[in-house]
Amino acid sequence: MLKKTLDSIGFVSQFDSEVAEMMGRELTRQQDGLELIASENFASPAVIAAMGSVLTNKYAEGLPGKRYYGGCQCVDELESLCIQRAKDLFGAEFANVQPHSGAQANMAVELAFLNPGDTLMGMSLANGGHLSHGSPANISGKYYNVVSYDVNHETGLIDYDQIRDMAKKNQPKLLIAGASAYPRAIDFKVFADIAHEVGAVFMVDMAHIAGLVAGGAHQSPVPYADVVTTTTHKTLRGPRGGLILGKEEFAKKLNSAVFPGTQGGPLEHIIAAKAICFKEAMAPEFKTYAADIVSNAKVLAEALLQEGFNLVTGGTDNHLMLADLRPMNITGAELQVRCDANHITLNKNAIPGDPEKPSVTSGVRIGTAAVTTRGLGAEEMKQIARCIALTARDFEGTTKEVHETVAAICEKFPMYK
Ligand code: DSN
Repeated sequence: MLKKTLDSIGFVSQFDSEVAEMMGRELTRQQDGLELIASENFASPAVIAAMGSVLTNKYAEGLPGKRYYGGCQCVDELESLCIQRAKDLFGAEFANVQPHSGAQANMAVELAFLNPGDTLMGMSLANGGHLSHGSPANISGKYYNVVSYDVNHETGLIDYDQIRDMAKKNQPKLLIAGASAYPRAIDFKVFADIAHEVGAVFMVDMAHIAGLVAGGAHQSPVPYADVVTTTTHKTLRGPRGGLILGKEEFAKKLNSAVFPGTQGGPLEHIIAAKAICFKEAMAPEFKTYAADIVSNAKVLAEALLQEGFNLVTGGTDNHLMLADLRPMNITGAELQVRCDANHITLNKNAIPGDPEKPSVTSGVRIGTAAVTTRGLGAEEMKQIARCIALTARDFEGTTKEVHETVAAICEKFPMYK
């Protein structure tokens, strides 16, 4: 139990009972439920402790050895260590560990390589891409000329030939690969070939799969891409934050795009937590963890198919799957609400070519990173598939059964030991 490992809630309660009470309820929600949101995970107590440390007190605009403030000796060492660990973990020539989030990392890369009005190509949000890959609602879609590619609506798969044709026709300056809701392996070599055929800078946003890449369970984009962005809190299981990796030749451009281009002072408490996360991800156990995330996802996908769900692309190669709920006559929004009531957390998600609005959707996205952190295995994946199926088919009639199953799993596999 986190309370025993690191009693931050107990500490806060001495000063602010209102906030402590809300923190406590969130802890209970996480402990007593099954977390299937594909972008979430449970950071280690050491990562959480670093985030709640005195490092938050320090301003350190600039880079190690080149700051705009005095007193940066300790954070200089810390940030240098973090940079070195990021480079070692992913085999990258360059790293900037300051982006506050994945979206900020992407904004910095776009600023580094594009002028307003230049063309960028990325996967559309509706087909599994990310807001910051050129959505009209995001700064990337407002400042740049965006050409979005979709997946094939029949198969749900990336169509590399179509992307090559679009790239040849539109001559983007920046080609982005990477997705938030794509259940299959992405071939970064093919993407790199396309980018280089048209003279585009090739960026990969590996936020969702960074832990799988670190653990050797997905092809690494680092040898193929000019620049790679990621968050550090999804499958990588670190603090909420961003990271940019790349070729040394782009170091100056990318560093300036982060600070002063798009950010002010770095969050050194988060950078400390990133350093811990990178160390954890270098340990041999992390390889096992990454492999387990994928094998759990495959078992869960197979069990959902047997329960009558339709999965986009028919299954998964990574940590997530996308269920098309139309054969079950329930929307993504409705299943999300019902699952919440049954202590199963997942999110509504558009499926390729979705006829429903983004606030409703015909699908849900389901991921296995967080439940794998708790130690769940194949048997529990089958139980989870059954619980989701019962929730979709006969919510009222099966609430007791589902609650009991979820509670038994949560008790057997505590979030923190
Ligand atoms: N919002 C994240 C996700 O849920 O996939 C992506 O940044």
